[in-house]
Order: sequence, then C-alpha cells, then structure tokens
Amino acid sequence: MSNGLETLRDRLLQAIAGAADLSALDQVRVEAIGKKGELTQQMKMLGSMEADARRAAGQLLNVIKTDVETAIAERQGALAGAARSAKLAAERIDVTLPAAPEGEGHIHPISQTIEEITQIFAEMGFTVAEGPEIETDFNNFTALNIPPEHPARQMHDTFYLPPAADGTARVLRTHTSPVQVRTMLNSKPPIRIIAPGRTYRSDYDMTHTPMFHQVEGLVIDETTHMGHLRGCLTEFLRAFFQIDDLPLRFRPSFFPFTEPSAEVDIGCSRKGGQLKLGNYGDWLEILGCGMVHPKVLEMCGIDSTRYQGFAFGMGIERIAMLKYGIPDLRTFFDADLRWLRHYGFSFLDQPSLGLGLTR
Ligand code: 2NM
Repeated sequence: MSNGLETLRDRLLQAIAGAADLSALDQVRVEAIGKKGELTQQMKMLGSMEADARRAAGQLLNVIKTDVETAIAERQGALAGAARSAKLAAERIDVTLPAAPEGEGHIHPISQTIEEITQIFAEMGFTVAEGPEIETDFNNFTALNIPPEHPARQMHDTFYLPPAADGTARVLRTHTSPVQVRTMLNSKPPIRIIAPGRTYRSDYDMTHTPMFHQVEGLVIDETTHMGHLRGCLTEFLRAFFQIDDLPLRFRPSFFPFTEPSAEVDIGCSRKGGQLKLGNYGDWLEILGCGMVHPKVLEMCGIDSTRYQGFAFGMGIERIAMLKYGIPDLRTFFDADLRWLRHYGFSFLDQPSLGLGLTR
C-alpha cells in the first residue's frame, strides 16, 4: 500500500514538473487533488480501513498532498514568470523608432506656449508649481492683500462658488497667484517658481474670455531686488520672442500685492497698421510685476524683515497671439479643427527657445 502511494507521489510530481503551461498544470492539479483526483480518491478510501492501517496511510497521504500542493505552487510561479517574460518580449516596442508624423493630432498653441515659457524659466532655475482651479477666498484675495470690500475684488469679475462644507468661502481662481500663496505657506525660501494655468473671470467680449491662461512667477531670497526682476524678465522676453535687442520699459503701476509695482512694455512698430516687435520706438504693454508686498509675505508665513522677492504675471493667450500672429482671442476656444491644423504644432516640434545655456 505505502509503496503504491510512493509511486503515485512520484508520478504526480513528475506530471507537475512536466506541465508545459499554466492550463496543463491546472489539468494536473484537478487530476491529483480535485474533487475526483487520485489523491482525493485515496483519502476517501481511508474510511473503510482498519484503524492502524488508516493512521499510517492517512499520515502518508497528508505528506504527499502537501508535497503535491507545494510543487504545484512552485511550478505555477515559474510558469507565470515565464508567461510574463514571454508577454513582455512579445509586446516589446522600440521607443527610439520615429513616430508617424502623418498622425492627425496637433498641439494647441496654448500648450506649445506654456512649454516654451517653462523651458526658458527652467534654464534660469525655476520649477513649475500647480494648484487647484477652485480656490479659497483667502488664497485668491485676502493673502494677496486684497481684503473683503477692497475695490480690487470688483475688478476681478469673480465667479463665486457655494461655500465648502466647513463654511470656507470659495471662488474660481481669478489669477494663478494662489499657487504662489500655497508655495509660500508650504515651503521655505529660497523660492523660485512659475505657475502656469487656467484662470477665470466673468467677462466676455472681443478681448476677454471667461477662462484664460496666465503664467505668474515668484522669486524670494534674502537679497532679491528689482534689478533681478528686470534682468529676469529681459532674459525671458528676449528668449521667448527670439529678438536679442528687444527693448523693455518699466512703468510705475499699482497692484495690491506688490510694492513697488510696474508694468512692462516691449518695443514695437505699428507702421502701416502692422504690429512688429523690436526696437522701433513704439511700445506695447506685455506684463505686470513688482516686489512682493511685505504684508503678503507675512500673511504667507515668510519673515519680511529677512526675505524679499519679486513676482510677475502675464496672459498666455496674449503673448501667444503676438508671437504666432493669431488675430482673434476667441478662436483659441472654438475647438475648430481647421484652425488647429493651421495654428497648432506637430508633436515633433520641440520648443527650442532655450537661452543656449545647455548647448
Ligand atoms: C502680477 C503682477 C504683479 C504676483 C504677485 C504674487 C504673489 F503671490 F507673490 F504675491 N503672485 N503674482 C503678481 C505681481 C502678478 O500679474 C499681473
């Protein structure tokens, strides 16, 4: 009897080792320890045996069953690993192969412009920061030195949202500045970030859409000053518009969140009704900037007696229109495929506007 069981054990282990794939192995499992499997049958026969013989055979059958189960589990692991390796080998793709440029997709000019802006600032050591489009009233206004009842709130044509469950007042962000607020609250200087993204104001006409894109920037350190602001924006605008001698003019202005504040104009010509950027004597307003107000630093948890910094903000649609000669703002959001084929970019076009620092 025990000899017969040893033979059965060896035969089952051999069948398990010889199973060529997972389904063959499962077949072996059913035939061995399934409801009508050979081992199962043997175990059922124990009931009709004498007590002593039953104990001996029972112990042996249990050992064999454990051996068989272990062998099945091991074989299963090996076969599954082999199957996965074979699948990976079969699905292997060469990512260095050139993609098919006849594909229909086009990069939207807004996406392309954000990539170009990001590349230029990345080479100047900036990282990209992001935040939610639904913001608290505090992050969008109060922390930026725009208290409730401040006239600047009306200027922003805010989309107000129902308050959060805990009563927190919420808005669709009217600028990307709340991303800077979050960064100041959550990290320590030195800070060097840009925040590109969607913003919302309840305004719709030839030159305004209720959703538009901004990029803002923030630099904070112990000795950051307005000279750094001027140098940084000069580098950026010349690299972005690819005009080495593009002149910049800083005009005094007012924002609640910066002091002093300035608006930046770039050189242009309007001769013959044609707008051309460069050193031609005329000026075009392009962005706003300033030194972050000490009150803003303090409300964002930064010691204004130790740190100072500059910030700036600009509209992405506006600079994209200027660079790529797109005449009508509202066409950005028409989802017109013919427009996108004309003004869009191939995914093979790399933004190639660096400052040349990596070459
Ligand atoms: C602008 C103009 C001037 C600005 C300020 C800040 C912050 F959060 F640091 F205070 N972020 N962005 C800023 C300053 C934005 O946009 C025309």
